[in-house]
Amino acid sequence: MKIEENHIQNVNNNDLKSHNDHFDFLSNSLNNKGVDVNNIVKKLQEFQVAIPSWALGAGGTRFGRFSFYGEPSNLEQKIQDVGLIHSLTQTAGAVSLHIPWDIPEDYKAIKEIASGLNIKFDAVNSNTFQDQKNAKESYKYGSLSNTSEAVRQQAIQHNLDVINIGDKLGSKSLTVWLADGSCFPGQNNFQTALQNTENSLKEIYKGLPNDWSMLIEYKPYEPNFYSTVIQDWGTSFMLANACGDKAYSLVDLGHHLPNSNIEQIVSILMLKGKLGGFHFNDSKYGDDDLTVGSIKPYALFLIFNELVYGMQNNPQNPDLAWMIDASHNVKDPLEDLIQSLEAIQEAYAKALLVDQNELKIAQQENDVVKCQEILQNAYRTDVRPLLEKARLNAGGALNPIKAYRSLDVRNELIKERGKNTVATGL
Ligand SMILES: [Mn+2]
Repeated sequence: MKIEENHIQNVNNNDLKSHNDHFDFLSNSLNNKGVDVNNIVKKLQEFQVAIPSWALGAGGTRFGRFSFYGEPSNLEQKIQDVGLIHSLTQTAGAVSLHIPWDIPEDYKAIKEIASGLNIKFDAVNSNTFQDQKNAKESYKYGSLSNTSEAVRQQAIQHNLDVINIGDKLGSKSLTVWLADGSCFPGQNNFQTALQNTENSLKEIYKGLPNDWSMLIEYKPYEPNFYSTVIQDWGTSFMLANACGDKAYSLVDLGHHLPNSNIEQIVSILMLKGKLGGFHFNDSKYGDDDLTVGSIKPYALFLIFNELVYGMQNNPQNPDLAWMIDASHNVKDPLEDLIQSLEAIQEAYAKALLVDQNELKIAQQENDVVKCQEILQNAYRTDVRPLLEKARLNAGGALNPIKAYRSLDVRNELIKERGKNTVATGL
């Protein structure tokens, strides 16, 4: 299935007048405050987030998985699904592949499908948290940190293979997330585990093409419940520094202990030029994989405020690899991703409304009340007409969820693919 632009326009027509009214009202009031509305709309149009190849089917928990009908059963269909999301939102212009779940069989064909849908290949992700069929060594007790050199070598080689696959597609970064750690005190020697990991990462780094970056993701717990080798941003930062200039930290929203100040982490990493990637999701308790912005939208806005500040003031930091990293049980995965993209754009637009100069003055004058007012005035602005305008300019849907439902996308996919297809992934 492919959504044509005139189908979207037909759905948009019903809401065009209401959109114009809302947009005119908002842009007038923002223009009066000296905000360059067109510039914000342009920035929203440019902002693209990668969709991970494993989020297009229903996610599962360790208690079970409930299928969503019409799921993509191969990589071609997954990229087509990203294309559907992109045609409606104009925000999902990239896909992030997970190897070995999504190894292309025909590179030329895959690249053609993706470019026909305006989809780029973002970071490729290695997987050493599962044993693969016919693998010689097991990752049960760790991969890059394992006490066995043979296991470490296998894990290093897998990452090099992933780089090779990504290179053929046009990817420019490798994301490494390790499940390595221990479940019980005494199981691991912390120092040996970290040293092994550093040495292994340095071996992978040696195989990185010059124009590539390596993104090192951290997580405090799960699947190991006593210790994780790369548990926090400090450890990731330390390892990235040990590897070299092309290695960066990657922040995943769900990979923090409750109440961690993620906006501060983002800010400091950008100051040091070491924030390379960002994974979006939301959570109430842990790494819950909930829809972005569904639980803590204000926290997301505060994070974006620091990201925007960093993008404007930290030329030492590279462009970030943005990706949604969430997949769960009860929503249509495509609708879930559309909602996530909307929440991301909304937080970004609100952060762009913050008057950084005014905030700086208020901070210098220690006017705490004013600082809060500046942030919250931006946060309380309903920026959705700006998002609509950005999508409209790019040929997308005014209301992507509404368009998805009016075009009956899920039923069309079921007609094409049947009810019993299962996507590879979690
Ligand atoms: Mn992640």
